[in-house]
Amino acid sequence: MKKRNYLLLVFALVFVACQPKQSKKEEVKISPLAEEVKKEFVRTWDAYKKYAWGHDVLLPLSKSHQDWYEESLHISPIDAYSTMKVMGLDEQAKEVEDYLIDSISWDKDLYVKTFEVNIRIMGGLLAMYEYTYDPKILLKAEDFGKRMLKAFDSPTGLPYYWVNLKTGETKGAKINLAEAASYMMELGILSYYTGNPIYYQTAKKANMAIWERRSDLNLVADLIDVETGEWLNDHSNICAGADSYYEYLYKSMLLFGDKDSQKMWDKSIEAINTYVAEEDEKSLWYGRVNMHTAARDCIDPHSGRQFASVVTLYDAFFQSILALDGDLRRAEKTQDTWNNLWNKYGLEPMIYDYKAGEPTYPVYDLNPEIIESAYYLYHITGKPKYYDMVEKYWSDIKKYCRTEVAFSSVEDVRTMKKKDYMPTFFFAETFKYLYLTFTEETGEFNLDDYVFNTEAHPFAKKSFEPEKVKKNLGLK
Ligand code: DMJ
Repeated sequence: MKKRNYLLLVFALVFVACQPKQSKKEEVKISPLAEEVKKEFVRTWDAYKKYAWGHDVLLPLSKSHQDWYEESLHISPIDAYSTMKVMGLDEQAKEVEDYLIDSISWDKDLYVKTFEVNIRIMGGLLAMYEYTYDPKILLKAEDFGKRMLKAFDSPTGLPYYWVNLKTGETKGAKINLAEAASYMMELGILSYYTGNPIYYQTAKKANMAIWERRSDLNLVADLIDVETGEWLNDHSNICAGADSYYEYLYKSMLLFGDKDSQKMWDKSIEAINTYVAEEDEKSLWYGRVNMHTAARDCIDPHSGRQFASVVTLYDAFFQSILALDGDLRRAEKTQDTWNNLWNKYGLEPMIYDYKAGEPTYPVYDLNPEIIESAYYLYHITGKPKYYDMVEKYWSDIKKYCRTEVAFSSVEDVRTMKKKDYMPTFFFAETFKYLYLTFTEETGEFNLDDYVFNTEAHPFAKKSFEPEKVKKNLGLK
């Protein structure tokens, strides 16, 4: 080698060796679509900070804010936190942690919705604890959990619809199935981290109270009185108002290995696929049937009309669970069915009658479910069609819901008229599932390693040691 070439080589080696080492996160290239979703998340978060800081919800058209109750519970930041962590937005996440620790107290004389605060606040706080292991955050979660437990003080063990965070008083004895029994995941995780089985046992008691009231077909209805334990209708379905009951049977079995959950799930899914599913060559819908006879004769109490073929866009979560459970045939067909509905309008209507082929309630609230299921199917099957679906959903959301400062719901998917509201789950769920689909190839986040609560707060399976689960949750 000539002397000049040799010197050049030495110089190049020294130059390379002197470059600062990139962190692992920086080495992973994320796709332009993922970059765009992240940028839009930051833009929306900045709008929340500018126009709604300290409040539950950003109103994206009037650029103002709204609280769910007389006082704020800070639901948007708590819901947004785990998406920030997934996106690597550590600075924003730290700001939420500090705000929670320094400025949020649960000692409020407010009646709150037991179900909604469980999935958003309890789920959000527990995810924050798993990311930080900061004992101050666990104390906040435990304090919230103690206040929530008062809701379950009913003759059946099923929770009241409302609980007062300060006084523990309750009201609202008529609740739907999801509100009755979607607590095993969050309260199980709280038991695990506090070492106190009371939380999980209370949640499980509510589930058992539902299961004891199943019909001979192993179906349950979707409305119950928590004081008498009587069903208030006999409609069996997996739609809004029932959805997360089924989701949590499956996911608490996955996370905690509870054999009772497994039994309830196995029998329920068999009954649902036998009686509730309505399939033809092209589509697979999960409609509504009578829990005792399986007849498709469900009368809407408000209109007095048949609504056995009325579904809600929330139902599109179901194929994610079918896919996790290994039933890819049904999962893929159901996703195709919902995808056709999305493409019929460009967004989905909240409520839709698949026999009439018409929306019953045409609002789209920036909901995540169809995106969530496409993400699961992309991860599990690797088929590019699911990535393409999510790309289309994102493109339509940008087209119809993007506003000057953030994103908004749509009043009617037929006219695309915007509505001055941005639900907190847009931060928690919709943004997260979009981002995870577009970063799937990087391998940074592996769905196999996590279980999401119904509000998309992720929990790492490896955090839950089986022996400690048994002991802390009081499992036999
Ligand atoms: C979320 O708040 C939760 O996923 C809930 O279980 C039902 N769906 C909404 C968002 O659509």
